[in-house]
Amino acid sequence: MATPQPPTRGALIVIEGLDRAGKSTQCSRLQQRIPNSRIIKFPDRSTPIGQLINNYLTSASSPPLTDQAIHLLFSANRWELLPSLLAALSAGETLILDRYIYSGISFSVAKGALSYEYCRSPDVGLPLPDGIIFLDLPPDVAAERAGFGGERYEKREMQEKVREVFKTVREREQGEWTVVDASASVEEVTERVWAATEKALRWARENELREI
Ligand code: T5A
Ligand code: NA
Repeated sequence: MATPQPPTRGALIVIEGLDRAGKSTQCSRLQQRIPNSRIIKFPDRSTPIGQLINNYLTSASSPPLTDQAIHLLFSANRWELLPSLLAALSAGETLILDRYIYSGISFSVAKGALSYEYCRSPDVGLPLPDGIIFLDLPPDVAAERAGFGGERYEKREMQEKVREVFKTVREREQGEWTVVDASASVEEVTERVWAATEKALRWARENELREI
């Protein structure tokens, strides 16, 4: 009798971008197209660590957490989910991440007090995505979209800085990056996101998962 083969691993696909760039919209459209796939959103506000992050973002923590403390909590929120992410990937499930370590670095560096190296270090050892799709949107267009302005980082000046740091992140962080103009229609953005995703799915079929 032939030994059953383990399933091919799932792919790890990341959608990144500024606030209101359309990440969640595109994640759910991708999920509909990829069989056996799941969306994981960071921060995951449902855990106890995620609850602390939610309090910070909605300005409910008083006094507010320091820049270091909130930065490390965002990273801890990724590490606490890691066992379930790895289990899903090895069972053949594709994961679509709505933000990941790149938001972690960009938002914290943009605040001004923490260095790039400090900000990336707690995420070292997490899995490297098979493809990273950056939805690029000028902050003034983002500000016109529904819901903008409610949370701590949703201010024009901060978003401009985050967009600058994301440029450095794309230069410095390994992995296959695709920048998509997110000011196009939802359907057009989806087609561009899909082209990059097909590449990532192919890459994942032929390569082992690596680490950051
Ligand atoms: N953060 C996060 C850190 O500081 N460190 C970290 O490590 C991490 C992981 C979390 C905050 O925390 C920071 C970054 C953030 O400031 P969140 O929970 O991801 O924020 O924020 P959300 O409010 O869920 O999501 P965003 O604001 O980022 O929005 P999305 O998901 O980019 O946008 P989406 O899809 O919800 O769309 C927004 C609106 O635009 C419309 C949609 O219909 C919706 O109304 N829209 C479009 N309109 C026109 N054209 C298009 N192509 C459109 N696409 C969507
Ligand atoms: Na979102």
